[in-house]
Amino acid sequence: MIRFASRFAFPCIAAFAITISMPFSTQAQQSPAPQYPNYPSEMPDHLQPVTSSFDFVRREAMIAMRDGVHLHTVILIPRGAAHAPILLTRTPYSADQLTTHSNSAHLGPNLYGYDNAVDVILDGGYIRVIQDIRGKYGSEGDNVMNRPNRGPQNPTAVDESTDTYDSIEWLIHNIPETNGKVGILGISYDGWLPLAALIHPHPALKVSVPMNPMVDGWMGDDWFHNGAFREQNMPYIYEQIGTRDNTAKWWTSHFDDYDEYMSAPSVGELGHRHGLEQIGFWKKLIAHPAYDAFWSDQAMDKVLAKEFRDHGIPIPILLVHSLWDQEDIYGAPAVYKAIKPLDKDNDKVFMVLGPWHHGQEIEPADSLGAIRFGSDTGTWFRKNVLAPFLAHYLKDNAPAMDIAPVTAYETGENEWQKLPAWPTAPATKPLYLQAGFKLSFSAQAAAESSGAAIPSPQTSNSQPESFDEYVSDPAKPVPFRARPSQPVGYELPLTWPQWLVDDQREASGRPDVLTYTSDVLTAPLHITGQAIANIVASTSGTDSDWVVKLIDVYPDEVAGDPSLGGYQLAVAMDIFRGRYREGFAVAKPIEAGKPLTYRFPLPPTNHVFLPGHRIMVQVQSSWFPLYDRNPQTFVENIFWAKPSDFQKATQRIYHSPDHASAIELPIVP
Ligand code: PG9
Repeated sequence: MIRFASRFAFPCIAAFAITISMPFSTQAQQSPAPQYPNYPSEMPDHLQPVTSSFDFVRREAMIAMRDGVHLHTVILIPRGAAHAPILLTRTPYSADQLTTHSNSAHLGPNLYGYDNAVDVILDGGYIRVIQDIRGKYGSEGDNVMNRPNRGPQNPTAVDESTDTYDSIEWLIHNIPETNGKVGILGISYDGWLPLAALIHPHPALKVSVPMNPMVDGWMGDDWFHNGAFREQNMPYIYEQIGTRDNTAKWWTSHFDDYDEYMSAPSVGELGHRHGLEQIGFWKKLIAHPAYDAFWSDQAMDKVLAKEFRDHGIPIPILLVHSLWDQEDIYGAPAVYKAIKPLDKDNDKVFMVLGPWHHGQEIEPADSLGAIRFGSDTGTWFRKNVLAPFLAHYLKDNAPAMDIAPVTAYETGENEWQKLPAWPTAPATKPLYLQAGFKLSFSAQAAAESSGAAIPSPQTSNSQPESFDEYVSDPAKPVPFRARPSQPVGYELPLTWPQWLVDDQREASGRPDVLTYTSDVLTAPLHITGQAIANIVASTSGTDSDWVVKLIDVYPDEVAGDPSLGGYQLAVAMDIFRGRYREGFAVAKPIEAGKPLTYRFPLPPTNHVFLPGHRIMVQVQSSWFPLYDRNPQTFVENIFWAKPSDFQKATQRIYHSPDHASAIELPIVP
């Protein structure tokens, strides 16, 4: 007989034994099967949690929207609250998960985690409401990624604006403890929703705080940057839209994400291998590789600018931006730039720019990767900006607030600044790339270094060409981080949130990365706003990507922190897909071998290059696997490029007087 070790095997053994003995005793009487008494269950039919000792009350509601769909809403009320304002977050990331970060009897530990500025919520005595958006987790209805507002991209009668309106209407009439005032806030996708709420807002909505919002997925947020596709977000699409509760998980077959994304000949093929074509948003994304109406109609900076031109800015808005936002570095400043001109009394549109990664403003934030700020910038922001801002507009008797239109952290000097405005079109000064891999503010120096005379009106244009070149090989794309490339992830040992502050020495030592460096600075150099890459380049191919990085090079030795000796800290980096040189809506082949200008803004900075530091500019033609590889031969849709399309290309970066490459820096005089 087989003896089972486990106590669960007993019935199996009994059954097995009865089976074994039957064939050998044909004459044996069939004895009645032994009867075991029912052992009374120890489990109640419905366990009722007892929470009377908790310092908060949790309620849940399925709130009916105007089309009959019900949205699951979690309501957390500090015990004893009265006339309390509501802080609302709407999310695709599970209201239950965002309100049960622990199983504590205290509200704080339940909220400590993603999307909750816990100290502000608790100290403010707010009623905390978090709601699953349509089609996700506990809510009914269909799910649409960043559901477009009603209009050309959404012919239905509902969108996130109407769902927010209907939800607020229910909340203020069904939570007796409220004072009838609602603020909406959130990070990332949950930061995009407070922007959507601004279209025909409910009158009880008094303030909106979009933090690190997704604003334009094609131009510079989560899906593309200037047309280059962020392919490491494919797993997000699969898991976020594949099922209502994110139970389907993206599989991988390589520890190193670099190998994983090299394992398929194209992004489209990789998606096919994972079954992504089952997902509507994926089909739309790969069908719209260019910046057509599908994307531009949804660009929330453009949508709100039109909305506010027609209807005015309805309520105060506090845009929160992270200067090293690894995911949505475009959004908040883009919205500020689009709507601030409509803020006639300078009392509706506020912005904060902190030295943070995506969402770090709700955490202790005294450092980011190897970079230390000397103080907890996250707590400073919540205490000195977020808390008084919310209280002023949501609390009865409106406590005073003293918040500047723009509160910006000056990295390098590591100080907060209160500014009257943010430079959306700053005056810039060109820093020229020049021969010898140098940088100079002097066109003269740049020309002399290229061995060419400064062109004067009568000089012919036949200047000797001065350029540097490298071979860009799509079979060996430049890693965007030191390998093994980690996947996108937020729990250690994954360090995805830090990648924008990785030491760029990994790249500067590569033959397929051009690196230009200034002399050692003898005085501080302060830049505020967006630097503009103005690169004159040619390629032997017919398509190409250009990655430009503006870097602060630390002194060779840093006494106070030796590990920072020679550190190459990027203060602004971005990629530009060359096929869109003449316009984002239509991809065009690049004329091989012809020096052409590629001009595009880098993400916002507010940085001081300190004396003893140097300025560095790096140029390369791939940034993998965060961005998909450019085949470097023109094809209609890169998502379906064939293996034979991927060709090496010789890239030239020019620095002669009539082909002067430069980074235009927004220098504070
Ligand atoms: N910005 C985050 C994200 C969106 C889409 C893809 C990947 C990341 C976020 O909403 O959390």
